[in-house]
Amino acid sequence: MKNPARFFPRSVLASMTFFSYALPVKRPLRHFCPFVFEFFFLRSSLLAFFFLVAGSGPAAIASQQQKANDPAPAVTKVEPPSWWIGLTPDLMLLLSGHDLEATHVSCNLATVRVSRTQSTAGGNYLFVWLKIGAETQSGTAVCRITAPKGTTSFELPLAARTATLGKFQGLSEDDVMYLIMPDRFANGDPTNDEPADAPGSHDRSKPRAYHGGDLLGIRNHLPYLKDLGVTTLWLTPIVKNGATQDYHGYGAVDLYAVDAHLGTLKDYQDLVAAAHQQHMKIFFDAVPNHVGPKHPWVSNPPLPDWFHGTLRQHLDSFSPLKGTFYGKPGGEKGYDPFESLPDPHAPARMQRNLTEGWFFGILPDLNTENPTVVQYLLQNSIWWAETSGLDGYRVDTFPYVGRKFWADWHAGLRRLYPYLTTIGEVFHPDPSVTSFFAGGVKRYDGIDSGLSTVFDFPMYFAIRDVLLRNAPVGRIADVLRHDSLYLRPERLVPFFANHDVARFAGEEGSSAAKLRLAFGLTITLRGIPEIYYGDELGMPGGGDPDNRRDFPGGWIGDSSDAFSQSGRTREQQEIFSYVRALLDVRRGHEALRGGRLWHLASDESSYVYLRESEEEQIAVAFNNSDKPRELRIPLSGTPAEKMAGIALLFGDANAELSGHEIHLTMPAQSLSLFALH
Ligand SMILES: [Ca+2]
Ligand SMILES: [Ca+2]
Repeated sequence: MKNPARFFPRSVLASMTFFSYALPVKRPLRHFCPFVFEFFFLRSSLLAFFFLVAGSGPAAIASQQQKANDPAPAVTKVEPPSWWIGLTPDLMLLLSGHDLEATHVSCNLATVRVSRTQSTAGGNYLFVWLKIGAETQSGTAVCRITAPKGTTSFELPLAARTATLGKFQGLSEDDVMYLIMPDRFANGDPTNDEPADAPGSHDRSKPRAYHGGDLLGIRNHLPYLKDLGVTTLWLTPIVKNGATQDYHGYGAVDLYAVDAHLGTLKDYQDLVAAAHQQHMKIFFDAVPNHVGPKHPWVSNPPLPDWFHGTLRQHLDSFSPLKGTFYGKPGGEKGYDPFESLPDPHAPARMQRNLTEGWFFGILPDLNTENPTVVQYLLQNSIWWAETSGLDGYRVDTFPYVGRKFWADWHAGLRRLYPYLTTIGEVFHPDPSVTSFFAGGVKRYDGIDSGLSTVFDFPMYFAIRDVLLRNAPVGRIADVLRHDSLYLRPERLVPFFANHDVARFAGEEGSSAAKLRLAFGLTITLRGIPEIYYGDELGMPGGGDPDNRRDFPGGWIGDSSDAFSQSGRTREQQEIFSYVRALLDVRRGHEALRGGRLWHLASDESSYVYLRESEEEQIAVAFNNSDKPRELRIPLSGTPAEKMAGIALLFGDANAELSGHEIHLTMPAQSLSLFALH
């Protein structure tokens, strides 16, 4: 904390020292009180200004102290806390503080011009719109605020962009994603387990308390993840949360700070850099739909319509529709009812609760129709990308945000980061619903969301129903036949588990064999597979929060260390080896990554499919039955009709190819891969 280089790249610090600044004349004591000073430390970069430029000696502090009791304007927070030159010509700052009814704001750099200001909430906020000239050099702008009760100032570090090579990479079909809840993976730094401002938050014996996992813990275990064969890490939100049970990260109170339980901004930057060094990618979990109930905005919003509604009066995010509206049986759904959103005949009344209601009735819903909110959120996403080099965004609660917002947000991001991938969470079993939100095409409302792709929730439901509840295996082909609804089905993200559903191994009907099949399907179907941390060990657990147990070996003193082979039980090693081997086969075969998928056979208990690239053809034979199965599959009229031979690549099935027919013998509950030639 004492080292400014921890918060700002050395090169930027160096460049700052070449600047001379007009020092702020009147600086209220508030700027120097320990709390605010500490706050600025955390905010990353203003520290550099104080250390290198301000030179605020004892005399200056004494003069500030004389003004201690004067009511005077003060800035306690600047969002964004820093920016880059040559990134965007316009920047909107949201200043928090008090008595900020500015009559004039100007900055000491001639090339940084204040184009507009707006003071709100009785002077508790001040919006400042800046024009950053192209000729601006890196350094810290010092901006003076003149208000009826006095003057104050704030600083905005403006850095040169660092090289973009190897950053903002986005995903391809070669990638394999791995979802981590940072609090539950590995504890790299026990000193941050219970930050000073979060007393009573850490207790490993409580499933809803913080457990101590952090960003350093993830960085320390990149070799394990690389060895497993995953290429991309999706971390649940890392921004500062406000409640003692917010270990999951979805209750933001500061969209510009890393939660202190997880480490510092420098830790995040280091993690991204270390991942890139290992040719791995990092996805950031973005939540533009809402903030946490404890966010200071909730009691004191920057604008009267900053949220949809207020704490006292707001809609809840349920669908007002009964299941029977679309002719479906009633009862438990187990998923979010989004059917009315893609429905061109649905009036606003049928949709408003979903997009403007508060999630669970408690999470304050941002007014993403307000252009000021849009700019705040876009700048926030640009800031995290630029500050870290991250490779993409997993986007939470995607359907709950109005579609015009997504179009604008994506357009703003893609102007700067054309390869960045965004993956939307659309928790629904129906591909006609999930596909509606994927971008690349204008839908009935004339809007292209811009979203790169969505998680394949319909496949998740099908895989669980088939493997755990003996649904007809044909359900898988039934999901796949809807791929024509997507512009880029090969970019879908199939999965069988995430942090919001019970562990596969903990479900009734599960077994070691079924877990292998879940991996087998997810890794060999089209798309970019996602794996939930610990499933490669067959981690047990029920629903939330039991599905978020600590990774064994992530904590000093754990009774076993599943990060190393010697620390795994025989059962853990069996499934780990299986997943690792399957990912290795996928990595070695282009057809299994980007290849086209063709149905060869599908029925109650089996599905046989072909993956075809220009170079090769691979057949995947899946038998869900608890008995061996024998199948004869004619190849005429398929891309494999000219193939003359077949060889086992993976698994235990037998296959012969003669007379343009594959003769398959599949063991019970098995998945096998064959190369055709
Ligand atoms: Ca820790
Ligand atoms: Ca919303």
